[in-house]
Amino acid sequence: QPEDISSSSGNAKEIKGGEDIVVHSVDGTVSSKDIPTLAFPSISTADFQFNHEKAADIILEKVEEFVNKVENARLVLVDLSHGSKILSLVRAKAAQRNIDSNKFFTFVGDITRLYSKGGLRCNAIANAANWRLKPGGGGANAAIFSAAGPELEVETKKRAGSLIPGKALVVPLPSTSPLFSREGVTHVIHVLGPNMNRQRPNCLNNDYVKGSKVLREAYTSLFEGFASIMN
Ligand code: AR6
Repeated sequence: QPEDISSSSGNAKEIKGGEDIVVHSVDGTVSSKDIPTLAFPSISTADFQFNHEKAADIILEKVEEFVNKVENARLVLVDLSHGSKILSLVRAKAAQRNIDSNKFFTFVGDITRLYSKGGLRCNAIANAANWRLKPGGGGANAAIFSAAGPELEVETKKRAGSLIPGKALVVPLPSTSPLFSREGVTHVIHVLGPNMNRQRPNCLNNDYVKGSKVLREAYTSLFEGFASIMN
């Protein structure tokens, strides 16, 4: 079994999944396993072809807003590889802002294997969904539906048949789902971001005024959804 990220002495620094995580301890033991944690992929920046620079700015703006408001929670931006451009951009921009690195950090790993492969406990994971809330396609959506088992599709369908761009949908996972039993993930939050890919539905044709507005709404809706299940 992987160890959870924990520390019994002050200001330990651990490397997990290839990223630096500062485990902060105030006089004694602090275990991160009790802190509500949301892991999320960068919405719209792969299949939906949203500009990475603009997306990174929006991620940081929305993350900062959330962490300044909420005391006891962590947000983790995840991507598959160390070469991830969006992770590098976000890390560089985060360093220039005043964001608590205990409350927000980046992590390299498969979002469906964060605990079993990376030792990172997350209660909730976000999915970069499609408007029909269907399994398959590619990217995070295909990986999450496949790892969660048929339970995710069933629970999703009970709640909604489709999603509008900029909106999120919180779906509780039954304990029989492997994502729950193996990874400790109790909720998947589907998010539909703006699409700039002409091969996909609702393409915004490079309208970044509209696109940026919709991406901001998507992160607001995602983080509100996470806040609603934190306790
Ligand atoms: N673990 C962590 N990050 C991942 C994983 C994974 N298993 N897979 C992809 N990423 P994308 P979008 C990262 O394409 O741009 C689907 O087909 C990826 O590197 O998943 O919002 C849906 O059905 C990138 O940084 O989402 C939609 O039609 C981020 O996740 C469409 O793609 C988002 O990439 C949504 O496109």
